[in-house]
Amino acid sequence: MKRITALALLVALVLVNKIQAQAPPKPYGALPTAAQLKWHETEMYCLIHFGVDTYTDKEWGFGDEDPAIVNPVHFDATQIVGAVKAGGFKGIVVVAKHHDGLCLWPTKTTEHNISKSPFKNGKGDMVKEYQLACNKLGMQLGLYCSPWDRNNPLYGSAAYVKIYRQQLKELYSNYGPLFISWHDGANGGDGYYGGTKEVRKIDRTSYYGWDSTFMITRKMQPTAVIFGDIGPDVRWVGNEEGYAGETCWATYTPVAPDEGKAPANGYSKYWLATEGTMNGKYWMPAECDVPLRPGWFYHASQDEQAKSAYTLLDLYYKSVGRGACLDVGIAPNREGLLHENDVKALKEFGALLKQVFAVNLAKGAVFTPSNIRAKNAAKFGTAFLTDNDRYSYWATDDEVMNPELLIDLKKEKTFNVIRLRENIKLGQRITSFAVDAFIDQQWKTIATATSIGANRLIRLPQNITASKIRLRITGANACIALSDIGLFKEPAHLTAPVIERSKNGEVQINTIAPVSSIHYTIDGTTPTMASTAYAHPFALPTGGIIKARSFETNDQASETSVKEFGISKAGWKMISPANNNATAAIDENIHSVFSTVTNDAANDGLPQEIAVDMGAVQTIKAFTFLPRQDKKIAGIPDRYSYQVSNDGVQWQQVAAGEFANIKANPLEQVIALDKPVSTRYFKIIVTHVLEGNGISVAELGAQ
Ligand code: FUL
Repeated sequence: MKRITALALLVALVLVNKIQAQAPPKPYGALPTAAQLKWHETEMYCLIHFGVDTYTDKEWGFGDEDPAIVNPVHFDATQIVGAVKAGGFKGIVVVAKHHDGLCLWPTKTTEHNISKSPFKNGKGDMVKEYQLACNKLGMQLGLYCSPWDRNNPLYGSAAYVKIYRQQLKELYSNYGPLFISWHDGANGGDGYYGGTKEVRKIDRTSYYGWDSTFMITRKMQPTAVIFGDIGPDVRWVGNEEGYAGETCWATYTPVAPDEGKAPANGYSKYWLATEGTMNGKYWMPAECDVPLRPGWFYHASQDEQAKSAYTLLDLYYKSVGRGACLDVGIAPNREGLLHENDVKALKEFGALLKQVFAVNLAKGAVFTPSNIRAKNAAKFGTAFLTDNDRYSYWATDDEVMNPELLIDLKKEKTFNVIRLRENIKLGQRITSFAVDAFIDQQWKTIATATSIGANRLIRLPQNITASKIRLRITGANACIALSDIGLFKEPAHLTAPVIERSKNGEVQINTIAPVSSIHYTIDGTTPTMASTAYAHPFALPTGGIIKARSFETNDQASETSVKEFGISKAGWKMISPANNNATAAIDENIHSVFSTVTNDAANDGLPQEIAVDMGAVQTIKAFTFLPRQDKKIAGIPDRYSYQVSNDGVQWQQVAAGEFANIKANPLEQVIALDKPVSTRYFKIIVTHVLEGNGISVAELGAQ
């Protein structure tokens, strides 16, 4: 009797074991919601900035702009959304209200809206037109309504928060369904605020009552993810350069800058978001935002600076290829259209992306895994790795965390891009892996990396030709659930030249790898093989625009590199402050930093100035200011004035203002003068910096 019971127990145990093994792996850690899964699949979308700044040539409006300046006579949402679609993007996020407070839809919450502009005789609704264009073109729509409002007289009080929520409600009820609700954390403090023109400080952790605000989003737009510095659904990656960390976890535990405090939108150690947190508390993947041109808003001076297809492709590898999404900023011009250069860049990028990922060379390969969950290939086998389904997957038994997978391509194939994906419905499980290729009769490791998540792309430094590949999972927190393997061949292309100018004013044009020839122009036209061939460095004393391309043959050319230079700094001297590293500000080296920031907390040194003697009288149209490029923010000015002088004694102010968004996007600032001035000396006077007690700068310049 006893023996029979024991036997029955054993059989039952074996059965239970078997059934358990037949069951899918238990999810690991924080998991994505349905809206987050859809967002991951979206991969790429565009963020559209248009408004008063388009007409004032600024990045942040003060809030006192007259809506009458907004007059996009040829506004065509279909042209804009069509260009985005051609770029391979799946949606748009419209900035319905930026920090200046002008609402691009006819809101009932404030007079400061599009109906006060000449656009369609005050009857226009730009957000509606974008929505209709998206519907027509099969694109998704998201909205950005800036919480910081430099126009609203009530900003800073509880009454404003009600208005903000009302604005969201209007947007949510009239323009959905939305795929994302975008909430930035920027707050510069001062603004027009109904004419008071003062600094209004808010407590970022409590003022907006984000939890209650987001309940509105959840209720009215349940399919939308919520974006912010700390999510809650999608986190800001921590830079506006469009890249995530080489290791990038979809999970994240945000922390406040000050110990013991709760993090909030605009109040977090945002730089940690670039990598995220392994085993983080929340599924909160990164969005990598980056403008197509240097600025988020349209500036005619940046018409030549749209990122090229290959630059965008590089960012794609560094964002989408690291499990994040890519959000590229586009800026319609004053007419309400996307500039032809931007349209071209997007189109070329879309075509390039299609070309790179057209053929998965791993399809049809024979896969030999070291383990299949419950030996059940029908359910957890490797056939799912190339079926283009992100959620069907190869899984291993619970205790098998370091499996290997042999991939027999059957014949030699050449590739330079590897793609892996996890079935993220089961969480982010893998922590490291290696890929080997069988070359010259032995296994050679061709890539090692860490996080995978929704998507991992590895762009190899050189082509690999092999018929056998091996994947080794070298680290995992749980048995694996891999949904995709791809091998692709990015077409060969010539590297575009790098254009630089030395302190003595000579321009050099070089390529990393040798090319047959480099040709350049200085008249704004695109170089051909008939253009001047670059042979040696040349002088460019008064500056100008240089375009250069490398060539192999007439038909085989690189993309065009473009660089605009101001007046040569060959004869320049910094006259104040006198400091031994003073030349760093005028040495044409963007990596060297001049700084007066000290550790002496008592020394509150502002305002401070930097004065330059250009050695001769020059006619200046604009000054340029490049903030430090070393990721530090100490000493970066955000309030300035410029003065000029012909004797270094008598000075006259020619410009004053704010460097908007310089913290998140530390670009070269162009300070255009009302009218050109002839001067030998100039100085910048800094009245406010982002942090620290002095000023810092990478390069000062004049055009
Ligand atoms: C930031 C803003 O301050 C910038 O102006 C821009 O809108 C960018 C996308 O988000 O927080």
